[in-house]
Amino acid sequence: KAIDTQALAASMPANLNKPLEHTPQAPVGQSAKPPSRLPTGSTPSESNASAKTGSVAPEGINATIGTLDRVRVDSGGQRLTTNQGVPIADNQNSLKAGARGPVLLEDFILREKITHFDHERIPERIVHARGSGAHGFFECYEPLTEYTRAAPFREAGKVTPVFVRFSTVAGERGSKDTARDVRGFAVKFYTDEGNWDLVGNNMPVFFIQDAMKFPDLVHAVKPEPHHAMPQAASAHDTFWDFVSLMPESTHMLMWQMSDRAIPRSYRMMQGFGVHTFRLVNEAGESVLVKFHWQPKLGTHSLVWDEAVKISGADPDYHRRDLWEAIDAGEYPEWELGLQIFTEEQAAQFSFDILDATKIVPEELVPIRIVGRMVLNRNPDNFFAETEQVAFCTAHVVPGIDFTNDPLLAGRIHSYVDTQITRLGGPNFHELPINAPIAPVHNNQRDGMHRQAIHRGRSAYEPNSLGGGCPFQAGAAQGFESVARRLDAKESSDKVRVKPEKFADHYTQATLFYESQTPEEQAHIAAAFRFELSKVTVPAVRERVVASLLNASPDLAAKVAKGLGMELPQPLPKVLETPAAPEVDQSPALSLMARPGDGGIRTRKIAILVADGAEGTSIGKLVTALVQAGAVPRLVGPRLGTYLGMGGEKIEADASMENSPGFLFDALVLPDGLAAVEALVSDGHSMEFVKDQYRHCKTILALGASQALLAEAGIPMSLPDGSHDPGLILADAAHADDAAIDFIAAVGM
Ligand code: HDE
Repeated sequence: KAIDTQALAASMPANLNKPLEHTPQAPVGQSAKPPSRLPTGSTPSESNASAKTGSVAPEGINATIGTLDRVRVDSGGQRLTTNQGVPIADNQNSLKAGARGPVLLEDFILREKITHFDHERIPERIVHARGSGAHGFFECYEPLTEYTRAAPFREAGKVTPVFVRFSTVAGERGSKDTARDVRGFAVKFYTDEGNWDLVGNNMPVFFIQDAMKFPDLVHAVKPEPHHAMPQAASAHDTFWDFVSLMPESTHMLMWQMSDRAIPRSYRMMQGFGVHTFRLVNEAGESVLVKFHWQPKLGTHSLVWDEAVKISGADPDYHRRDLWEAIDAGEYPEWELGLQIFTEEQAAQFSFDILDATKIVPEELVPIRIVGRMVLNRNPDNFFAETEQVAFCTAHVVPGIDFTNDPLLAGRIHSYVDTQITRLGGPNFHELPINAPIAPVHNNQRDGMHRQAIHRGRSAYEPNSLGGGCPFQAGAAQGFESVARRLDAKESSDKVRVKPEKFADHYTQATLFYESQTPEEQAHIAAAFRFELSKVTVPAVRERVVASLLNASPDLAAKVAKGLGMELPQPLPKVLETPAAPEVDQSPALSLMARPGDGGIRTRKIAILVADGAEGTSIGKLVTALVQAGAVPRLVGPRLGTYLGMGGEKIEADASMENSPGFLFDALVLPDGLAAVEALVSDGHSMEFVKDQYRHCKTILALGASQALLAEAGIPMSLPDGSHDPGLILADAAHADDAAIDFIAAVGM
C-alpha cells in the first residue's frame, strides 16, 4: 500500500523546540511564520472593560498565555510515543521471554515509563503547600510616574499580565481548603522590565518581626513532629506554646482568630503586601508604600461550623470556586490600593513601619486606588503552572524597592533559595510559568535542567570577543537600589537588637479588636476558645489569656469563661507605656466595611425539590436567580426526575447526599404539600435546612414549606420578636416578588 506522506506529515508530532523545521505548516525548504509571542485564542477582557478608564483589553493582554503556546502540548489526533519520540506499538504489555516468562531488561519502553512515574513528585512548599492559581492582567488607572518608574504604573490603561496563586499556609499539598489559616495572595507581574512578585497574604500583619524566628514559627504550627498531627490546623499545643511566649504575635492572632481566616472564597478576600515597600521615580526619589488588594465582590467569610463541615464534603472548596467562576466567565477582580507616605511622615508615627506586626491605619494614610486586577484564565495544567510557579520577594523591578524590615530581609533570601530544592536547581526561572516576557541576557550558564542554548564563546563581562554584550543597562534603564537607609542618623554598628517601637505588642491588637462589630468580636472570642480548648497543657492556655488581657480585658474574660478558667494576672509588658496611638477605632478593619456591591453574582443557591413540588414558582425563581448572576441548583433527596404538583417534570441537579446544605449560600424551600411531607420525612433534607439556618443563610420558604421550617425548629422571628431579615415567607403565587426580596436579602 502506498504511503500517504502528506497525511503522515500532518499527523507527525511537532517538535515544539524546532517549529520552523518540523511543524506540518513549515515543510522543509519553505519559510514559515515564526511562532507568535502574542496570544492566540486567549481570553482577553473585552466584556470586562474597566469602569474607570473605559478601555478594553488590548491585544497582548495575556501575553504570558501567548508565550506559553510554545510549550503547550495537545495530544488530540496524535499517536503515543516515548520521550524520544519513538512511536509505541503496545502500551498494555511489557516485553517478556514467552507469554508466562520473565520481563526483559531490554524493555526500554516499560523502564522509561516507570522511571518517569517514579519521579513525578517534587517536594511540596515548606509553607503554602496547598494552593490554586489563575492567569489574568493588571490594568493601571492613572500614571504614577510622580512616585515610581515601575512599568505597570506608567500610563492609564497600561496592561501587565499576571499569574496569581492563593494558598493556605500550614496544611500539606492535599489538605483541606477551609482550614482556619492565613491565606497566601501571591501575584507575579510579567512587566516589560522583568518579573515583579508581590508575595502577600490576606492579612496585613504577621506573627513575628524578624526572619530569625520564622523556622520556629513554622515548626510550631506544622503538625507536631512526633505523631504528625494535626493536619492544617493551629489548634494544638506547640503553636499556642510558641505564640504565648512571643507577645509580638498578639496582633496577628486577632486577625487569625477572626473570620478572615475562613474566607468564603479566594475571590472575596483582601490581599496585602504586609511589609512597607518603596516606590522610586525616574529621579531616584523614593516614597514608602503599603499594597492593598480590594475584592470587587466584597469581603465574605464562612462560620466555623460551616468551614468544618465543608472541609469534609468538599476539601477543594476554594479551588473549585475559583476554577468554576473563571470557567463561567465570572472573572474575579480586585482593585489595587496604595498607601503612600514619606519617611518624614513615618518618623512621626506611633509605631515603626519596619515592623510587620503593625498596620498603617487608613485614617492616618488613606488608600489610593490605582488599578485593577482581573483573573480571566484557568491554568491548562496544575503542575506545570500552579505547582511550578516560583514567587520570590527578591523579584522586584526598577521603580520598586525594599525597606529595612528585618522580616522582609529574610524573605528576600528565602524564596530563591527554597526553589532550588523544590524545583531542582538554579534554572527554575526558565520554566515557562516563571520565565519573564522581558528578554533575559546574562552570563549565567549551565546548571541542572538548563533550557536555553547560549551561542557564542564569551560568557563573561567585560568582554571584547562578544562585542561587549550583554552590556550593563546603566542607571537610566537598569535597576538601582535606593542608596538611602531609613534613618541616616542611626549608628551602623553591628547589633542583634530590635528598634524601640517594636516592643509595643498590644496597641494595634487592641485597635483591631475594638474596630470589629459585636458579631465579629463574638466570633474572635469563640475562635480563641475553640483553639485553646484543643491545647492540653493548662499553663499554655493561661499564658495566652494572660497575654490577651493586655490587648482586651473583655476578650480575655470571654475566652477565660469559655474555657472554664479563672482570669490569670496579665503578662508583664515589655513596654509599659507605648506611644499613644493616632486612632483607637478603624472601621475599615471590620469585614463589614467592604460588603461589595450588594449583588449575588456567582452565589450558589439551593432549591429543594421532591415529588409534588410546585414547579411554576421554582421555574420563575430559577430564571430570576440566573438573571441576577447567581447559580441556582435543584437539590433533591436523590438525583433524577421528580414529578411536580401539576405533573410537570423537575430534574434535580444534585442530591442532598452529594451536595449538603453547607455548600450553598442560600436556600429556597418549595411549595407543595406532598413535597414538604417528603422532605420532612427525609433526614438529609432536615439537616440541610437546619445547617442553612445555623450558618445564617438566607431562606425563602414558599407556601406550604413553612411547615418544614417549624419541623426543623426554626423560629419565624428573632428572639426579641422582631422580623428575621434572613427569613422570607411568601406564597408560591407571588414568586416574582419573593425573588426580588430574596435576591436583596442574599446580597446583604
Ligand atoms: Fe513566605 N515563604 N516566608 N511569607 N510565603 C514561602 O517560598 C518565608 C511571609 C508567602 O504561592 C516559601 O516558594 C520566610 C510573609 C506566600 O508559591 C518560603 C518568611 C508573607 C507564599 C517562604 C516568610 C509570606 C510563601 C515556601 C519570614 C506575607 C506562597 C515556598 C521571614 C507577606 C507563594 C516558597 C506561592 C511561601 C519563606 C514570611 C507570604 C519558604 C523566611 C510575612 C503567599 O520561601
